[in-house]
Amino acid sequence: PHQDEPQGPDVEATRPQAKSPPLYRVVLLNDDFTPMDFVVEVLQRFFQMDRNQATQVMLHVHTRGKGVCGVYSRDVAETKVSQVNDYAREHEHPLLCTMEEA
Ligand code: TYC
Repeated sequence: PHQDEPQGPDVEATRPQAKSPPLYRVVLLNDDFTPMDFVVEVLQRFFQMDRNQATQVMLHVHTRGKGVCGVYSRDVAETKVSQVNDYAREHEHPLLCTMEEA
């Protein structure tokens, strides 16, 4: 295109907003057996929380039944869910992690 050619209406500015990809909440579920310390460690290890944040989230899950660990793209959320569930199984705890569209 010629350098001095006047620009028409800006397609980027006039096109309807492109749909942003969906986000997913990664959710931790309560159970009666997984030790509280293990859940805190998982939240620190896989969700970059400090010990205080992780303890708050763990206690929320413990008292309310489930809680959000973070919100991510589909790929990242799927990876987090697998990492947590694999790690819990390696340590023979029933801890469950799932994801839901945000
Ligand atoms: N309820 C568990 C206990 O009393 C602790 C726990 C918290 C387990 C959060 C899972 O996602 C969880 N030991």
